Amino acid sequence: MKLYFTPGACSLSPHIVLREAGLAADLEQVDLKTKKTKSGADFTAVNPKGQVPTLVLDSGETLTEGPAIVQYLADQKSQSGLAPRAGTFDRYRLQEWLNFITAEIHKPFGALFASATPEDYKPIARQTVAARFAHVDRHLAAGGPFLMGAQFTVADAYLFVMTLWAGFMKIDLAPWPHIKAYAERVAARPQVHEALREEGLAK
Ligand SMILES: N[C@@H](CCC(=O)N[C@@H](CS)C(=O)NCC(=O)O)C(=O)O
Repeated sequence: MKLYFTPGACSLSPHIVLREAGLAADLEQVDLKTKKTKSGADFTAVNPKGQVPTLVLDSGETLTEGPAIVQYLADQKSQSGLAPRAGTFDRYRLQEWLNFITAEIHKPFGALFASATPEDYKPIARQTVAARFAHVDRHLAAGGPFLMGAQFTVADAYLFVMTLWAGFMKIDLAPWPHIKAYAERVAARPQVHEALREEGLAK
């Protein structure tokens, strides 16, 4: 398998999942501005959407969209517990979280990162992120230590990246103490730390 990634981008989520699952994969870095891979190849020939994460399987099949990729990876090592078994109610609960993170948190962050976003829209995007973090904080306060309870899942890998992005955007997590503690808890996982180190985000 090969995972196309960009350091600190949403592709960090499947990168963490690969490590947590103990799956072997090559990593190929992508420059999202030039759409070139580190080896100089045209990334749009791999994924016409020009977006990371992109996973190319040994069969030659290409899978895109982070929530689909992380579930595929988790299912390759179902004993890892990174995703509840397909067909169970908990699997739909996991998908509920993945969809919430991708549509309600990732996308408003995307607007904050994009240079083309009008300045007067940015406070609105920040307010949206804050409202979504407040929801997650209430959820973690009522349970935890992870989104699905006791078990770390692929949804945690994704949410953790959102907490990192909060730091990139100077959004202080202090108003959401349960998210703050959660981010520290996830960062302390050895495989998460390794993924961060490999992407140049930790020593
Ligand atoms: N819907 C996609 C979105 C992925 C996405 O937003 N990737 C960003 C990096 S975090 C990207 O590749 N941006 C470059 C672009 O859209 O041209 C997914 O969930 O995987």
